Parts: sequence; structure tokens; C-alpha cells
Amino acid sequence: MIAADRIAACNAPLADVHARELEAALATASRLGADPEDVIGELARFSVAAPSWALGTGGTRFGRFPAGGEPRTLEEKIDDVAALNALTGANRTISLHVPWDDPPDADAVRGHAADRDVTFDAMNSNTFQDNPATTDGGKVSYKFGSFAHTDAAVREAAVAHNLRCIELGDQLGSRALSIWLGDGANHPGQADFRGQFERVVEGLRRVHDHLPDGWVLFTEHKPFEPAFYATVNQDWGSSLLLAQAAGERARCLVDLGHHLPGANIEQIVSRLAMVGRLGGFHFNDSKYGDDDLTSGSVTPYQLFLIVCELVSAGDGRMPDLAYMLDQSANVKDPLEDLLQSTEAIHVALAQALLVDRPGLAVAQRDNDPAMAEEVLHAAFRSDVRPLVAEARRRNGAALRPLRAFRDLAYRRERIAERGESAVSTGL
Ligand code: PSV
Ligand code: MN
Repeated sequence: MIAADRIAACNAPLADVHARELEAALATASRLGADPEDVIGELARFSVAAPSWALGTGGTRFGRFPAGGEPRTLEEKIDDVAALNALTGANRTISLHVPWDDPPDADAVRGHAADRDVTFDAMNSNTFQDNPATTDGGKVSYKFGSFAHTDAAVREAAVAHNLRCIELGDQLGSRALSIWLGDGANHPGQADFRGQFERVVEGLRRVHDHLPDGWVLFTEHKPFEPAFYATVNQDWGSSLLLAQAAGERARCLVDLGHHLPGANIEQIVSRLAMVGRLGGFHFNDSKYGDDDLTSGSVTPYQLFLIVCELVSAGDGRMPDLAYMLDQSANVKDPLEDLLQSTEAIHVALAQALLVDRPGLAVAQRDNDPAMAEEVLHAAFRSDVRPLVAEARRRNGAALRPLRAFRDLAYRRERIAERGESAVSTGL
């Protein structure tokens, strides 16, 4: 863990500059009609889960270049999240992916996390890869799908794996299960669209009916990959149909990389929130498809507009959804990627909180698109970073997380401890 006094030592030389910059940002917030204390309070309240599989370097089928010092165990992944949270104050939970994470002693892992003030966010099941832990000891294969498979034995194994994820999550204190399926078809004619969909509904219903009290289930859509011709849960419409059919406690999860080019994601967010079926969020950014790039790195205005819809759905606050970073750092240090993403979401949130919502409503009522846009730009183009830094400072975190991460030589220390060639589990 990164101790509080080490963070304070990083912050000390920045205090004067921060105070000056904060004063200007507070004045801007007030001028735009926001209560700066409310904004800082909401920023300090926000937290986004770190996925256990993004603490190591990602790769493509063309190669993988490990960062060095990657976490070798689930406990070390939790240690990295604790370090991340010490720097940002906004990553208080970890999201596990089973069986990439499959702790033999859940109580011990829960204790390890509790000692570091980390708790468990949504569990993620994996029926898109074959693993003896999920395929009834290797008796079945997910090559041709899991919930949608034509063979009842495969469907049975997929349901059993999801129930196991719930059981493990319950022991860890999680309250949600995210289901993303690779099921679909790679070739025209390969599968019956309707039959596949109906079988997925049946599987989801069974899992839904086993949810313990207080649990929710998320359906996550994605247009393509690994199924390149047709995916069963390919868009938000299918996702909503699946969630509605699965049961009362099923919600849709929006992953920002899972939309065809040009999709209006902010409008999708609004629609799902409107019908009370928006439940989870995976942040990342992309240029072409499911690129899993640093959040806010390519389309920051889109991220701002999406967060505006979230804040609107939450009546001026971030609604209580399961927020997670779902990224793959192929050439950056994975922790630096998560630090930058958390900051980008925080910045988008601060900007969204500065939007003059009554002013926007007037412009909309008066059919004044130029003024409506002016209202959005006034917030989007203001420098809110000092407000975000102040929220971090109040949470005991770093004024400048990336700089502190480097000054504290976190990666160098981990390489010395875990080795240059330690490789984390994940994709
Ligand atoms: C699929 O692309 C996805 O977005 C799902 O959330 C998976 O669980 C995750 O990425 C990891 O592969
Ligand atoms: Mn995702």
C-alpha cells in the first residue's frame, strides 16, 4: 500500500499552486451557477471499480509486452487497486473475472481486501473461453457458444459457472453479476437467430432466479468479436429485451466500446435510464471498435455528453450504478492507464456538474440550439482539474496522481518485489 504520509509528501510542494488554481476554478463554477462545494462533494463521492484483469498488460493476437512487476496473485491485484485508490481516492472497489480469478479461500481474500479498504464490485463470468473450471472439467466446450449452445449439457455448464460466480461473489461481499457472452455466429446460416436468443433468455432466467437478496444481474451487449457475423446480444435493444425477459432484477450494462461507429451512446444511456434498466457501465475509449483505450483519450466530448446524461438520470448526481473501467493497456503501464482514465471520468463528471441545467432546459424549450450548445460548451471548455484535484485531496489522495505514482517509484518497487517477467492473468 502507499501510506498516507508518502502521498502527503508528494502533495506538499504542490500546495501553493493548487490553492491558486483552485481559487480560479471555484470562481468559474460559481459564475456558471453551480455550488462549488456540492461539485467537490459529488466528485469526492464518486468511485469507479478497477477490473482485476486490467492490472496487467493487455495484448493482441499479435503480441504482448509485459510491463514488469505485474500482480501474480489475486492478493497482489488487490494491493495494486489499493495503491491506485491511494493515489486517486476514486477506485475503492475491484471487479473480478472468474476463473481468471478463482480464489480457493474467499474469506481470506475478503480479509486481505478489507485490510486495504478495498471491496468487491460486480463479478464477471467467463463462458467465452474453455477452462476446466467452467466446462464441467473439460467435458464440454464453448467453441459454439454457451447459453445459446444447441447442446443442453453445454448450457447447463454455463449456468452452473454463473451460479458459482454468484456464490463466490456473495462470500466476497459483491452484489452484482455481469454477463457478457461471446455467443453468436461467424458465418451466415451457421445459427438460428431466434433459437439462439430464446436459449439465452432461458439461461439468464435461471441465473436471475438464483440471485440472492440484494443482488442484480447485468446483460452486457457488444456488436461483434468473437462472433464476427452475428452476436446474440449485439446491441442495446437486444440487451434490453434480454434484461426484461430475465426478470425484475436484470439491468443493462453499457460498455462504451461496444457500439457500432456513429452510435449515439448518450441517447442510449438516456433511453435505458428512462425505462429503469440501466445498471452498469464500462468505461474506455476507442477510435475504431472495441479498442479498450484510456477513457476520454480519443472522444472526451462524447464522454462529457454521456456523463451529462448520467447526471441528468441521477437528478444532478451520478446515479447509483456499477461503474467500472474496462480497458486494456498494451503499451502504457497498466496502472498509469487506470490513473489517467479515472482522472478523465472525474473531469467529465466535474464538467457535467457545471452544466447550467435550468439554462439548458430554457434553450430546449425555446428551440434555441445555438444557446443550448453554448451552455454545454461553457461547462466543457472550462478547466475543472483543480476541482478534481481538490476532491482527491479531501479524500487523502494525490493532487497529481501520475506524478506521485512516478515519484514514489511504485512500478520499480513492484518489479523488485515481483520480478521483471511476472505476468498477470487475464485476456
Ligand atoms: C468484452 O469485450 C468485455 O467488455 C466484457 O466486459 C468482458 O468481461 C471484458 O471485456 C473482458 O474481456
Ligand atoms: Mn466490458
